[in-house]
Amino acid sequence: MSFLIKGGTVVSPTGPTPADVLVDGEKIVALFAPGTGPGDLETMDATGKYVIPGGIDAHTHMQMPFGGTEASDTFATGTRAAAFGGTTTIVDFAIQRYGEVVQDGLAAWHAKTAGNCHIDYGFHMILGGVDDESLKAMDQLVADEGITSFKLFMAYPGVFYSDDGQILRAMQKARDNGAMIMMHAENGPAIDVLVKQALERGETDPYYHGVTRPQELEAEATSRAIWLASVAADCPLYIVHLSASKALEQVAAARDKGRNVFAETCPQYLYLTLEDQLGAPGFEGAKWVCSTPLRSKHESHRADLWRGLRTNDLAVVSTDHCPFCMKDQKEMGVGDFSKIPNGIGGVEHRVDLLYQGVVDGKLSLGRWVETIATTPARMFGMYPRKGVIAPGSDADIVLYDPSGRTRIGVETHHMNMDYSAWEGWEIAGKVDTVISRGAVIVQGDEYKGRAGHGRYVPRGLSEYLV
Ligand code: DUC
Ligand code: ZN
Ligand code: ZN
Repeated sequence: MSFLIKGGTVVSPTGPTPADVLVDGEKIVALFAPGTGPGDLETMDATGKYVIPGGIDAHTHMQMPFGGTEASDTFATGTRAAAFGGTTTIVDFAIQRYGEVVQDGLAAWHAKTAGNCHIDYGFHMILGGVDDESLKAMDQLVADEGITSFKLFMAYPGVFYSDDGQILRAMQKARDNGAMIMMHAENGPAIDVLVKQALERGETDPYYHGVTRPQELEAEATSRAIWLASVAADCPLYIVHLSASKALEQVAAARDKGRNVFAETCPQYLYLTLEDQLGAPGFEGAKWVCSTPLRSKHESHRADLWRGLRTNDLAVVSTDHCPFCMKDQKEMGVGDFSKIPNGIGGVEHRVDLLYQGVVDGKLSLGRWVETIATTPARMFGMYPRKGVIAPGSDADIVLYDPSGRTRIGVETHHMNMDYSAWEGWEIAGKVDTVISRGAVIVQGDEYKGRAGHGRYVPRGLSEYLV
């Protein structure tokens, strides 16, 4: 089916331009100056709307087994919620646990997703055990499976943790095969000491989750990862969920030297704080227990992160969507914050929350689109198939209403969570229509998509490598 999206303003990283967009089947086939396209086609009226590439959330954990439970969104519920929020592609993390064959972990993630996803999806691979076998598997995943990025953890000793020697070996392998190393940069062994000491002092509330993960331990790990990547002949390195000013300083310094170092942040770090959310009365703060943690409002983290997004020291905004319900899940940590499953759900709200940054004068329209769609596509080898409105690209398109408003809350969201981390927030802008590979999947508040529409996206190498 062909149709013309007429009367809207197409937004690309270079800014807004009035244009009509012709979709044929699953692809965008042409852009026209307003009113100059073919007249005999079905049209979709985009008057007053921004026409943007579908959002790409490059960091999600659907139904991830973690912290003694499993993330509460399945691939079906989570990708449907993502669609409601204007995201048309996710890149989730398949997991190899210590002692497991990497390809078996990947097969398990293909089994979880098959027939269940409402939008397109790719995978990064978490390496829980770096050894000769898993290093060999990295080559095979890059060459044959469309998986070109591998996440390592400097945190969570005994779970996903890799020591510096393992990290260096994986980085050397990535330097050889062109893959990206994604790093959870927090000094896990040092954090474990602080956690033990806090619990011994009777500091058991969720607030202490933040206190025991100080920014210095994020900055130190970020710096160490950058130096290790340097030893590995400038292996491409992407710091995930960067939350702290001092960690950002490390990334900025490396980038100033032209290093292959990139970073993402997440909406929770741009808006929420240690005191106001994690420090909420009683056990309430458990809703915001995630790692890296929310940072203090008395320091300059949030302002620094917004600046980092403007200067490209932060290239991408992802969600680290890892939802857990309060009931039976977060509650596991009543009386001991270290037992609260780590994670916040937000896959539905990223596009809107970042648009609020445009309204607040913190980001340009072009930078909004770049950080939520175009750069994730280029960073993770999906461009120009995804992340851009251009002839030949997949027709993943969002009509965004800048005069609409979005109210966020558990009553209206579509994620499988019994609370919202953003309860009661009312923000500017609203997703109006969502198109995934030419199919309208959201129109207003109505859902028109289906499980199984989403396809696996094998990815190429990052475009940013120097
Ligand atoms: N951090 C979280 O908060 N959840 C999932 C994994 C992670 O690194
Ligand atoms: Zn992480
Ligand atoms: Zn994560």
